[in-house]
Order: sequence, then C-alpha cells, then structure tokens
Amino acid sequence: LWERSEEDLRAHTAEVLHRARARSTALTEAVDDDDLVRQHSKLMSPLVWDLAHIGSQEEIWLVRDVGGREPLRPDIDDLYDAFQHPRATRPELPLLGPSEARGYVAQVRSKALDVLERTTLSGDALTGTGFAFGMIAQHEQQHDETMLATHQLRRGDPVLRAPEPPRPATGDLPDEVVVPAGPFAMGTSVEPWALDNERPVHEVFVAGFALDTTPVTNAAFAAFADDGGYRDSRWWSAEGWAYRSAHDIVAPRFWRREGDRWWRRRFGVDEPVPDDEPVMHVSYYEAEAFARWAGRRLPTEAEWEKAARFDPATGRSRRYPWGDGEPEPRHANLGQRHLRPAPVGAYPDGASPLGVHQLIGDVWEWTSSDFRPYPGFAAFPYREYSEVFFGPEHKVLRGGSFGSDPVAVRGTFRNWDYPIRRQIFAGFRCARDLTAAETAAGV
Ligand code: AVJ
Ligand code: FE
Repeated sequence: LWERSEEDLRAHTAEVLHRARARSTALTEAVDDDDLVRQHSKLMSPLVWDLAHIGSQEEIWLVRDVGGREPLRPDIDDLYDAFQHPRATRPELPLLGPSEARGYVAQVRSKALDVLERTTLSGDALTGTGFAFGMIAQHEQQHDETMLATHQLRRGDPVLRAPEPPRPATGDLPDEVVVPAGPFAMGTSVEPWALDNERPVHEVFVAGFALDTTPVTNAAFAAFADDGGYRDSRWWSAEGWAYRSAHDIVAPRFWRREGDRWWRRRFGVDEPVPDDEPVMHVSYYEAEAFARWAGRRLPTEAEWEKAARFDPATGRSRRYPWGDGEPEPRHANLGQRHLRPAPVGAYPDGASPLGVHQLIGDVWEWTSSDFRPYPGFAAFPYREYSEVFFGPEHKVLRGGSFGSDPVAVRGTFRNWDYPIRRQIFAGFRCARDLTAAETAAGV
C-alpha cells in the first residue's frame, strides 16, 4: 500500500515518532510535578506512569527487540507492565519521578532513533522491522489520548488550549443514509501498520440497513434525558439498568443541570452544552438505551466498517471514508488540533461515497459488537496486545476521536472498552433494519 523508498519510509517514521513525543511532552509539561504524580481518578494512571510506560515499551520493542541493544533499565520493566499493576494501584509504586521519567524517555528515544538509522524498514508488514516503529508510534499516541482523558478528569484551572473547530458550512443533511445489502471486504492484510486485531481481510455479508448521517448530538441526547430516559427501565438492558441504578447516573459524564439547561465542564472550562456537537462521555449502556428510546439500535462493527469503507462504484473497501489518502485537516477532527468534537456536518470533505459524515474523528463510536478475533486471526507481536481482551466483556468502538492521532485511526482500526466506561471520548450513532417495503423496493 505504501509505495515509498527506504529513505521516505525512514523520514515518515521519524516524523510520526516525533509528533507523538511532542504531544506527550506538551501533555506532561502543562501541569506541575504534583499534578503529574497525583491520581486524578481511580480509572486512570498518574500522568508520570503513562510517560515512563511509553518509554519502557519503546525500549523493549525498538531498542532491545529490533536494535538488539543492551537494556537501559531492565529493573523497571515490571513497574511499567500494565498487566502486573492495575491503574488503581499505580500511584503506590516506586515510580520514576517526573524529571527521571523525562530523562529516561529522552534516552530511550535517542537510542531508538539510532536504531532507526541502521534498520531496513521495508519488507512484509508483520515480519518487516518497519511495523515495530509504527506500533510504538501508535502506542504512544494511544497513551497520549489516555493522558488527555486524565486531563479532562483533573480538577483545577484550565491548562490546555486549542482553536475552535470549524462550523459546518453546508445546509441540512438527511437524517440517515441507506447502505445497500451485499458483501464487503472487512479488515486488512495490506495496511502496513494495521495491528493484529484488524487482520486478516475477510468477506462479510451485510444486510441492507439505514445509518445515521452523523453522530447523535447533545441536543438529541438531552431530549432523551429530559424525557425521563434515565428513569425508565424499558429502554435499558438488564446490565445497563443495574449499572445506571447502582451509580445513579442521570446524564452523560461531566454534565450538570442548572435551571433549565445543561452545562458541562471541559478541560477546566464551564460552558453550556452545545446543541449541535456529538454527545460524548456516554457509556455503551447509555448509547444502547438512547437507541431503544429512539426506536433504533446501535450498528454492528461490520455495518460501521462497511459504511466507512465500501465504495459502491467499485465494490472495493478503501482505507478511509474519503478514499485511500492519509487524513488531512479538511477530512476529520483528529490529533487534538481542537479540544472538542466539531459540530455535526463540519467535515463534508470527509464524508463517505454514500454520504455518511464524521465516521473518522470527533468521537469514538460505540458499536453493538463484542471484541472478537477475525477468522484467521494470529496474535502479533504479543498475546497481550489484543488476544487477552477478546470476549463478551469488551465492546468495540470505531472511528477515533478529536484526541486520536491519524497514525492510530483508520477505517479498519478497532478500539475496545468495558460497556460501563464514560471517561473516554466516546459517543455513538444509531442504525435500523430496513422495512420489508424498503427491502422490496430495493432502496
Ligand atoms: C486499544 C486503547 C484499548 O489503551 O488500553 C495501550 C491500547 N495497549 N497500551 C489501551 C494500549 C497497550 C489500549 N486500547
Ligand atoms: Fe500501553
């Protein structure tokens, strides 16, 4: 897929690594040392853990594995092994302090760049050494998004700034788009930096269905809340209702009611909830309840991917809704360029050929699918990346958020989390089956 010379590949790889590090640095320099070592929520690590963990993974995969170099800090491997220490217990560990952690990641990076200079990158996507660099850049960006979520949970004055996203220039969009019945190619065997769970490509038949043109907005979601949706067990699954009741959840996370309107706190700033922005910080269970209240359902993962990748003109699956070209700012709200999702309709250039908008960027989208391996799945490069998470306890999210970097988002990318999670930048859109009349009419 990438027709790049060895030199181009090396420059691209260095650029992607550099972009990730600039972001990790900005996220950890925005607050003081006390804030870096503090746990802002039981759900999250102290920011200084994420930082050194980023370095530790880079040391293991690039310096030791690809480079065959001597370990720098084998003594801290265990401290930064996510499987040995759950997030809630990380603050009690004898972690590297802020300046030690900064020194460590800088030292690892300089060795990793040295390895990059001496490595042949091209070759088979999985066995070629280029993949390890792509995986590590994606890993750092994923932790940067997690650190951004920690910033959202943090109390205190605002420390992050970014320009506002664009306002939509176009008029009203139709509410939904019909995706015609038929097979499509799901997943990939050729995307160079696709992770193991996105592989291999396989054909999936998807029945015709209708999908929302845009993610569900705050205004639409507020209508559900204001209609008593959170108090009516009819709309909720048994697990969802038990969860909602146990925690007395009455609105998306970070929302509060003042008088006759909803307000929210966003990275330390209070604002009225904007009507035309995708709803965010809802659990899978809230998304599911909204959909049932609206007489709709969540899309499956296959439906989401077909809407995002299927080109009806050629029958081919593409890398992104807009085609095969890398994301540009006009296509999607990615990479923390803005500190919020853009209003619905803001990225007409990023729409799919069928007219579905904002599938990539803005908010992660809950799907109704459990996280499962594709037929022919092979764990790579380690079982703990995806395989140990397969099963009914995790739901798949698609498309990336305003806080996801382009290197870690594509039409095939699969994220997963527990259905109760609300601190991630997740929203959703709804789907429905076609009626018998619509199917007969071949819409
Ligand atoms: C794919 C986002 C669920 O953050 O737990 C980071 C990515 N894997 N370090 C996570 C990941 C190892 C993972 N998610
Ligand atoms: Fe990690």
